[in-house]
Amino acid sequence: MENMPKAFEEFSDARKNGFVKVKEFKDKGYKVVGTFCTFTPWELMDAAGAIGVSVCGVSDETTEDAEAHLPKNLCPLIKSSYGFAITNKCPYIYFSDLIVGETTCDGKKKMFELLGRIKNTHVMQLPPSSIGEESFNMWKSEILKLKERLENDFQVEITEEKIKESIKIKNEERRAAEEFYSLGKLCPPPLWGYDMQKVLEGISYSLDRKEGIVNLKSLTKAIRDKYEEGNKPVPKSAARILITGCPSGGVADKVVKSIEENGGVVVCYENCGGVKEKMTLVREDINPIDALTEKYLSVPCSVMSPNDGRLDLIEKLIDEYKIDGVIDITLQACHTYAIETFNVKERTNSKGVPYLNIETNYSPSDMGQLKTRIAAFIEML
Ligand code: BJ8
Repeated sequence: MENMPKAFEEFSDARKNGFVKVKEFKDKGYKVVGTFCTFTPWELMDAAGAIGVSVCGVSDETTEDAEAHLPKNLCPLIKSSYGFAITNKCPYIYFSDLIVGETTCDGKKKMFELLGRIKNTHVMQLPPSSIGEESFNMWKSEILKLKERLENDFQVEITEEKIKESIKIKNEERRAAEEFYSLGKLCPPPLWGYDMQKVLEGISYSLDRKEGIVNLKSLTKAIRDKYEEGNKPVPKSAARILITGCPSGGVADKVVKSIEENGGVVVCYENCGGVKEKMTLVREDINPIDALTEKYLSVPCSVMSPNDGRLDLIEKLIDEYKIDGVIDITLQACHTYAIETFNVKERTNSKGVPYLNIETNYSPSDMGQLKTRIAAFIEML
């Protein structure tokens, strides 16, 4: 972080700074929509003139509160976000006029039933497979239902033109994000993976999307310029790691820091928050509702069956980022990602690349054990 350009702070502090900004938007009369997942079609919220925000769910601060209603043996991400909601500790949920959730995994969809008792919640029914006409039609009708809900709740009309415009801007944001995370392809990379994650996280908290795109582009340029001037913070010898699996925001301090303090560097995040969503643009040459349906149905998440897209993506990223080792993060009690570890290990090893699975939660109790396992894995690379 010491060697990062000044603009870095804007992104690394974006979540915190967003607390104030979201209130300012509320005071100006904007509607706020809280989201949980990569399947949410953000373009619709943009087209409704609302501010989309990702709700808090990356610390164990509210886990105990959540466990008053939810089972202990549940994914930490679900407990954390629910805990932040019931304690009103997440300003993004607090200021949300509507929460949008999806029936992704069992834990999340049942949690949304409870959340619906305290917040205005809209749940999109996600088909269990991304393949076939039935799945497409089902997801399209859910996208149309969300559009209707936003129009009714916020008393606005979401025209085709507005959706097309939002698609364009969101695609531009994805392109800018790709330019940024592709910096990880450089050998050695011009930044640490911990810092990269902070910026990637910060993108969804840049509440003014157009301004966020400009800032992100200039940050990428500044990092590249410094690198070309000889500023190389990461040693050439660092083992290049690809992170895959569950969202890693809540375990970055445990996992990513351990990797980078033990001779490795995270050069790519395949998971949500990283490449998974951003790599596929929304088509601009077809009906915008069809384009959104196609795009969001193609997110290669483990809740989909089958989910071969994730394996193909990992294989591609291993080549593009010259990966030395893959670390697959499974959050405790996440069955879909846990079961996929078998296929991911098999595919990774078939490329001659070592694989490590880590099962963890948000508590610091396994920190020592994780460090030892990660250090041993990196030493072997
Ligand atoms: S698109 S990865 S954000 S569902 S909550 S499935 S970790 S048990 S977060 Fe996810 Fe959307 Fe997929 Fe991405 Fe497992 Fe926990 Fe469920 Fe989770």
